[in-house]
Amino acid sequence: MSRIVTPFFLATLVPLIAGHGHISNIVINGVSYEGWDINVFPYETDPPAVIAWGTPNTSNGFITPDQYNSTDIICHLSATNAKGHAPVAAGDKVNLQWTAWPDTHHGPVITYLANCGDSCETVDKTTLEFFKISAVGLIDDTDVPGTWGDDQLIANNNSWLVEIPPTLKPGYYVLRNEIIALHGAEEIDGAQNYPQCINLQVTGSGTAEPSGVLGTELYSSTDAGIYVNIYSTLSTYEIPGPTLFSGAVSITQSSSSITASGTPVTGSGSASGSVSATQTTTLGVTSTTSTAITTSQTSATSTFTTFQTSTTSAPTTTATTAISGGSTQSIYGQCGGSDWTGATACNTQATCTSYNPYYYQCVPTAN
Ligand SMILES: [Cu+2]
Repeated sequence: MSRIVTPFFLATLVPLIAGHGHISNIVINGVSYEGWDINVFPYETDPPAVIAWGTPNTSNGFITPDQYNSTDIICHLSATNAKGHAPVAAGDKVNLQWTAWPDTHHGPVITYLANCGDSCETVDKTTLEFFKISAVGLIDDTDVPGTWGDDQLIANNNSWLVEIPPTLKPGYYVLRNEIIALHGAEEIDGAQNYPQCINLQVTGSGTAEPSGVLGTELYSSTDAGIYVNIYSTLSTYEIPGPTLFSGAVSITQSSSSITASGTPVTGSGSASGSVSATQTTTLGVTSTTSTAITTSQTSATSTFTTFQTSTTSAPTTTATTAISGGSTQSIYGQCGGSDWTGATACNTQATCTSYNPYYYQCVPTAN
């Protein structure tokens, strides 16, 4: 069962749970949109409107195969709709800038879209039907465990470039970019899914309306591409999830230069004119995406310091309250905090850990 970690022990635990990754910013035609800042936004009562979906996950955590039927697999842990969206034309490319991705974490990089109907800011995520527009799995297995999609991502400045299918019907879409780390996947439920969602308004004159599948039906824990030993030679690797949309365009990875900082479109505003409105140059002439990385890492470091300070002062009384609870929370689920009314016990592999008085999370007991 769960136990509460003392602040002293937590300080030594932190390096184990930091790592992995998330999307820090999104670049579309040179315009960079801020992602969901896991180091800041989860602690704010009214985080700013960004095009990325929100999550209370502050540890760069992942979703495990035993959660494939839970809503957490859709757009990450307890994800909430992005408050804004970015305009993009069908046929344009979107660059998804991740934080530094560890080279031990081999696996596929998969990208989906799902039509939102009237608004991705208000759509019920459990109704989204995702179709695949890009998927790169095992590229070369000469040197086991091989070269994978996410190795290509690392080589591409930790970013992933995807083209919006030119034939796609205009409308509002959630883009779901996901890395599946397979370094522990030789054991059942050992894979790690890192789904990230952003909201787009696709313009153009296409007519294609691809059918998709619900997020909770994308994968199964026994899929050939999920429950797999990458440390043995693989003759083939079957990328999990539905088949690729026939209108998907395969492109060569490259990074995108940032020429402007974008402001998300909010409300039900249309895309027309909003791109030019966002061309408020902040990063100068042609700075590269590496600028954005340095910035985000700097802020992560400073937040990290603050973070340790605040956990040290977490009141013991609140921690005691968190133990009493009904059902069991899954790994990376919330398990306490001043306004929390859900489960306060973690499953056997996790420990309820206080990050601050407002948020406790089930953190894996061993990495
Ligand atoms: Cu990891």
